[in-house]
Amino acid sequence: MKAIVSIPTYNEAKNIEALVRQILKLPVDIGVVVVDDNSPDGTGKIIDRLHLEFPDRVYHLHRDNKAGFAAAHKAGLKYALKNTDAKYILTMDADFSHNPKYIPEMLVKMEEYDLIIGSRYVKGGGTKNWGIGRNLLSRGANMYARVILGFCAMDCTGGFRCYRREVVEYLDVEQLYSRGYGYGIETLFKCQRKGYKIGEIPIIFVDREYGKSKLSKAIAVESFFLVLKLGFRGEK
Ligand SMILES: Nc1nc2c(ncn2[C@@H]2O[C@H](COP(=O)(O)OP(=O)(O)OP(=O)(O)O)[C@@H](O)[C@H]2O)c(=O)[nH]1
Ligand SMILES: [Mg+2]
Repeated sequence: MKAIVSIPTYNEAKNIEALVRQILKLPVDIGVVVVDDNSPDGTGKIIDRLHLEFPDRVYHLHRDNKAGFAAAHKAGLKYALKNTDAKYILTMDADFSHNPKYIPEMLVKMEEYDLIIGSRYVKGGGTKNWGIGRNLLSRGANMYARVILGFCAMDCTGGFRCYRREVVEYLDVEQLYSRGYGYGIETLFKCQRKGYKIGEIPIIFVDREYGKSKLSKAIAVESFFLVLKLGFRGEK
């Protein structure tokens, strides 16, 4: 398998099947690992059914309790390393904010880069259906992280990414501090420090249509302090 996508889900029954089918239809050798935290809406059952239909391309990593977005991604990345030989490992959300149509372009770019970010903040990228508050929060968080940590990438919080396998091995996800959305910042920080080649392609990020957002104030606050911690401590 050339590429595998790690997708965390919590109550994504209305999105996950259509998303997985769209990914599998792409003209690339690609599979998915869906990390579900025992969603009460039955998302896990849908993934089980998809696994039966595509046993070599859809994996279900079932976890008993809701443990957060970052923990789910960490588990998905570890699973991808252990159980597949994929050269490229992607991460994306289940709610169609990240459109799978961008994946082939990301994979082409991977011939030149170690990490490609689907970016809202490069020319041609953007957000759709976001209110002013959400836009300001995201742009502010990005600017803040870029100034304090010296990121070159324009979208350092975005979770639509494609990593070269070796980069995920290097990240050693068990060793990361963050549990919430700071996870995207922390992984990028580690990659930039190591000197990995990081590129961006423009994406239009579309706000979710179905299901509920899990972004909370606690997560925003955690990310704020994480940036300071990374900035002051430097490398672990
Ligand atoms: N396994 C697992 N997945 C989660 C958890 N929390 C969120 N997710 C998934 O992580 C992805 C991102 O979460 P969202 O709720 O979309 O967060 P967001 O994109 O910041 O918020 P919106 O823009 O409002 O959608 C989605 O695919 C969620 O289903 C969790 O605790 N466990
Ligand atoms: Mg979302």
